[in-house]
Amino acid sequence: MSNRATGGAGKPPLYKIVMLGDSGVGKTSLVARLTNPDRPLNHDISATMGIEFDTQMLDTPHGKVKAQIWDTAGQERFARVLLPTYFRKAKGVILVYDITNAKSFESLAERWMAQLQDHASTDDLAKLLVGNKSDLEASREVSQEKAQQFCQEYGMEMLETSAKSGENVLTSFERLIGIVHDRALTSQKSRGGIAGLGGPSGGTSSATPATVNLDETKGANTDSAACGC
Ligand SMILES: Nc1nc2c(ncn2[C@@H]2O[C@H](COP(=O)(O)OP(=O)(O)O)[C@@H](O)[C@H]2O)c(=O)[nH]1
Ligand SMILES: [Mg+2]
Repeated sequence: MSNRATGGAGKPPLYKIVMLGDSGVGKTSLVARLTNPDRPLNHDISATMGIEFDTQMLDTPHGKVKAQIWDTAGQERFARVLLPTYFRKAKGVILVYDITNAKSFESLAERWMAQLQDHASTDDLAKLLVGNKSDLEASREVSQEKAQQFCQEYGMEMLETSAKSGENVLTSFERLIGIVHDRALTSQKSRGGIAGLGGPSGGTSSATPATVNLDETKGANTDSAACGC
């Protein structure tokens, strides 16, 4: 498609997306697989407290965009006090469960969707359901049918991924960011095409992990996390 809808010579728009789901489902591994595709799965990812984000360029049908991917670093129970910061200006969310862990799937409806509704302007937020650990088919506890039902209920798409093999990892992030970008372009058009999407982005085009610690979250999002959206 020749439509360069991102606005010619300008920098690609930056969109914040957040990872959500129980501890252990593979959120950090999925982000690591996306940003460092050649590195083998790290079975001992050190858990710092707080929030981390990585930035990654991604392709969409309407040009390149930069995704700023936020992930809870460490135990998800700490995320509760950080939720407002976590969701602030987010345009998309990846809801992750582990296909070998029924409890992690139930948590989506019982916990994570409720938190989304409490803390995020949900009209604005594109959602994607991801069932991770598809390489562990023999231990599957959550059927695809069950996950599809959930998707229909909440009006979102789903994919099964493996952070271990890499299956569908890039596709998942591209799918979500594609929806986010489409929505932004649509609202840009309806406002006369002058919306300041993205703007100058923080970080570099390579993956630059950054950590926001508990103490720093009051001012988070103001410097390197400049979303401008
Ligand atoms: N077999 C398999 N293991 C995975 C996969 N994704 C993550 N893991 C493992 O699951 C554990 C938790 O992963 P982690 O990314 O820390 O989960 P998080 O707490 O949601 O960030 C780690 O031991 C990972 O190596 C996957 O797709 N397949
Ligand atoms: Mg993690």
